[in-house]
Amino acid sequence: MGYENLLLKKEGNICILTINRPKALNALNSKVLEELSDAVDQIENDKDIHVVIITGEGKAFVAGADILEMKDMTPETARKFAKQGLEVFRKIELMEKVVIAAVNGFALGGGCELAMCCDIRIASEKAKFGQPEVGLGITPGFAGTQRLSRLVGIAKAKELIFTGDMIDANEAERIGLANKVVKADELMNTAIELAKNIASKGQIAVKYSKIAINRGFETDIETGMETERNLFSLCFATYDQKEGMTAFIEKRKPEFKNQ
Ligand code: CO8
Repeated sequence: MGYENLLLKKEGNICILTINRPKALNALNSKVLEELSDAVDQIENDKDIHVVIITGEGKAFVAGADILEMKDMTPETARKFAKQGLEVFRKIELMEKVVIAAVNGFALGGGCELAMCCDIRIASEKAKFGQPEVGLGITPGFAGTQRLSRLVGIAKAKELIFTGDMIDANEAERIGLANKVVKADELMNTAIELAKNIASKGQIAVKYSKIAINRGFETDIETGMETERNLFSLCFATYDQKEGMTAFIEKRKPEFKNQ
């Protein structure tokens, strides 16, 4: 399917998904969210893709949900729109592939929320993060109140959400919102190198690790440890476990088949 607002590019086992609506700083309207949902399904079903990079075209990653579309919403239509965004972002968070956000510029409101549902955030030194919704008279609506406090702690999340202030990439890294800050012209290469590194490992093990971390983060430690134990033991039913350990003993690089 061709998209109006997205670009999809495959490079080996990596897929780069670019939000491509630069005239509106890649603001998320319902059409962009619909396309994003479709693209995520397509990527999830493509066995050749191991790692996804999400980025934005132009000077923004995503400058939020589309304010023009939201302006005249009623509580009912706002609820529907919020559901659409929440569902797409949750789908990204639960993808069985690693998702890296390459944050090239403004990641505000829904843009910060999109970055937060990715597994890892690499920020350009030009990136700016924030949840400016209270300045528009609304709360965050695509789970910013939930994911930001889980990522950076409740106190910092409250400060950022209550003030609506933007922070730069270095501050985002300092508080744990960005994993790493790089020069603008090194952003995509850094993200691609990271993606290649992850894509070169046993993908079942990477997938199980993601599930264990995500489930463990949303439950108590006993349940989390049980999840890890189950997935850890399942690894021993895979070709990759035999290959990974045999290769170590034979002092050679493993050749994973992801099975
Ligand atoms: N929605 C729609 N259009 C936008 C948005 C947006 N979020 N952001 C920027 N644009 C448009 C501008 O209107 C402008 O269009 P035009 O050229 O036609 O006037 C174009 O993009 C370029 O923007 P600027 O001229 O403003 O560019 P600047 O470099 O001067 O400023 C900023 C960049 C600081 C990023 C500025 O554009 C800005 O403040 N944007 C809005 C940021 C914001 O408030 N985001 C949060 C939106 S609310 C949200 O995301 C809630 C998510 C959950 C919703 C759930 C709903 C139910």
